[in-house]
Amino acid sequence: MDKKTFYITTPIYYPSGNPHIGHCYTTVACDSLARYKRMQGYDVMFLTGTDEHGQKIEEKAKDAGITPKEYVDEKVAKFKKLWSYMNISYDRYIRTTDDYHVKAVQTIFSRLYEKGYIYKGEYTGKYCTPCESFWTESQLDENGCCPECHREVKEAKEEAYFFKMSPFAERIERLLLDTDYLRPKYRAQELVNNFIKPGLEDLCVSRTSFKWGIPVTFDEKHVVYVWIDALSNYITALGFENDAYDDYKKYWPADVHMVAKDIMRFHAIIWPAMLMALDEPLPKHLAVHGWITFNGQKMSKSLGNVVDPFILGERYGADAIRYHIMREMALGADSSFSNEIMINRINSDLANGLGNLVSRTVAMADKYFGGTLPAEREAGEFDDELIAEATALRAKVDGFVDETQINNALAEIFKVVSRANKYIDETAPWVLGKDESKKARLASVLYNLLDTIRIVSTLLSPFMPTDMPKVFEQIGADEGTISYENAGKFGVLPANVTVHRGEIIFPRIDVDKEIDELNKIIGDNAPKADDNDAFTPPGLLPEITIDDFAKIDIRVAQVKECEKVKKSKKLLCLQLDDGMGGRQVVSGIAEWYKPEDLIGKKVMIIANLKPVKLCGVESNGMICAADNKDGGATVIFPDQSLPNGAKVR
Ligand code: ME8
Repeated sequence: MDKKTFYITTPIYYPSGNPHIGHCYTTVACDSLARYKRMQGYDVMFLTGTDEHGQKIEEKAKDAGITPKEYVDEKVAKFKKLWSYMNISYDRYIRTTDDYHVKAVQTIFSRLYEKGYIYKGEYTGKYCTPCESFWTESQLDENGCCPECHREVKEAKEEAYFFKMSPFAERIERLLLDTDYLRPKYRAQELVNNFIKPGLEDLCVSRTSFKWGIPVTFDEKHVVYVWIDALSNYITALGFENDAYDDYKKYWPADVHMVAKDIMRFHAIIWPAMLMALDEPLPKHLAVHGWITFNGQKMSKSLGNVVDPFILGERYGADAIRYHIMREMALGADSSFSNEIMINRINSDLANGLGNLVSRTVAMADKYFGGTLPAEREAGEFDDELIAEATALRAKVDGFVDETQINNALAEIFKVVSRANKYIDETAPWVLGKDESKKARLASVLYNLLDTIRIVSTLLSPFMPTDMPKVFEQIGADEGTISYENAGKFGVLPANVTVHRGEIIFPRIDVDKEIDELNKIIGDNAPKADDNDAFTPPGLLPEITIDDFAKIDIRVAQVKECEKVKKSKKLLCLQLDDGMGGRQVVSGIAEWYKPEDLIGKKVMIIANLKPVKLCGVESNGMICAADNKDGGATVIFPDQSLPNGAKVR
């Protein structure tokens, strides 16, 4: 009988800068799921790759004085190096500059045109260059900026092809609301409200203002919109509309597309619409995770050096990094990265938890039995509970893996690690070891521990593929005992198992010393100008006189209270002490600041702005913030000793 298949994909990354720890999360998470499914006996296809076209790449290559292809070749090598370092077991790597993909996208575009879903029109609208996205007026944020990155958008007008989305609106709404396509499901309503209810607008799918893209075969001055090109990768990589591969029938529809929230809309709406228009089956699940943030901002290329995965990996091992980022990230929510949290997590879970369990157990088997357990046994108190928990673990992990809840799968595994450590304390083998008549009981205790470690490390091996073989070796688990099937059973190690003491697999880290060291490294590796995402300052507004400026009253004020505005993702409502009796201001910064980040801080406000109501809440002024490189806004905090009400001039 043919094996069941499992097809999982990461997004294809933009090689417009170097890969960073944010990219690592999705790739490591998909790798772990792919490995888990392989262990379960599935025929797995794990796809990753790079999304190499678009204006941003064209511009970066031009700045670097090389061709776009030379530019992406160099960056792709860096992505591949990182994936090899992180022990990523992808089955296929797609580059959108690969010939077969280019031709297949051209065919897909032509097919949609012939079917009448793509038509020629004229585009007048708003274009966000950093996001390479077109937006309609109604989609812009409250400041008239890009709803994704909140940077300024440009008026654009040109002949263009459009993809008719409206015929699929009803089906997409049902897909989002009535099926378990989207994970977590609570995001579905927000998508429906923001994009489908206002009327699903036709999507502009070609560009004429730059060349670095896939030409439309029947109208060569147009290149295919980068998202149509990119999304198609999930099927072209299997051989859809090309002869390079012949796996489409076998693996499509995908079991899981995993992406971060910034590109949820493309995968939840545009991608299903494309597949519906092509009359192809829809993927089964879209798992959307949050961002790894650093100091409250999305981790991005410009912050990459601060937490360079190579530097961290060299210090603590690739598996410790894999473990930490997967353990921290809950499906759907952001996870804030800090070296301190990471080191504490490595110490508590890996060094004190698993590492200690393995080294104590192996050391005792060595000490009391010369490394080989005798066959005599004596059951005792606490055994049943440990054995029951260890035996039940596989089913629990399976459940979380199937729901793409990796952090919860890991949490279950580490509950059993803690249970086993507690079992050592309960059974006190060092006391048993002193009494010749308790040898059979001691052998049972150590056997139960070794077999629990076998189950734990087998289930952990897809997540930590480099270090678990070291555990197998130390506990004397040979290949025959290490399998998914055996991970569901207790008593698999031979009765007279022989352990092998070895290196400490997870050494304890001295937190203070390590943080100092890392700070030194960060100092040397402070983001360099050429590593940064190019930040294009928006064009200057028309000149004003000093008298015009004098009309704007900017004041220092202190945040006394702050809360999210109900029914709005973006707005915070702040109560300010402005030195003049206080006021309420509503600000569109909820995506980047939590209320507690702001309470007590002094900020700058435009104090004489005409009051408005935002989402029904009155706002008397505006908080000053500046666009940051990551597409968000950073509040401008003045010198905190300035008095409330001080005038800025
Ligand atoms: O969007 N935290 O590519 P991209 C967590 N080419 N994940 C992060 C992250 C962070 N701070 N930063 C990036 C694109 N990611 C398109 C995709 S797919 C058809 C085309 C991860 O290089 C996350 O998976 O900007 C996110 O979805 C992806 O990188 C975006 O990578």
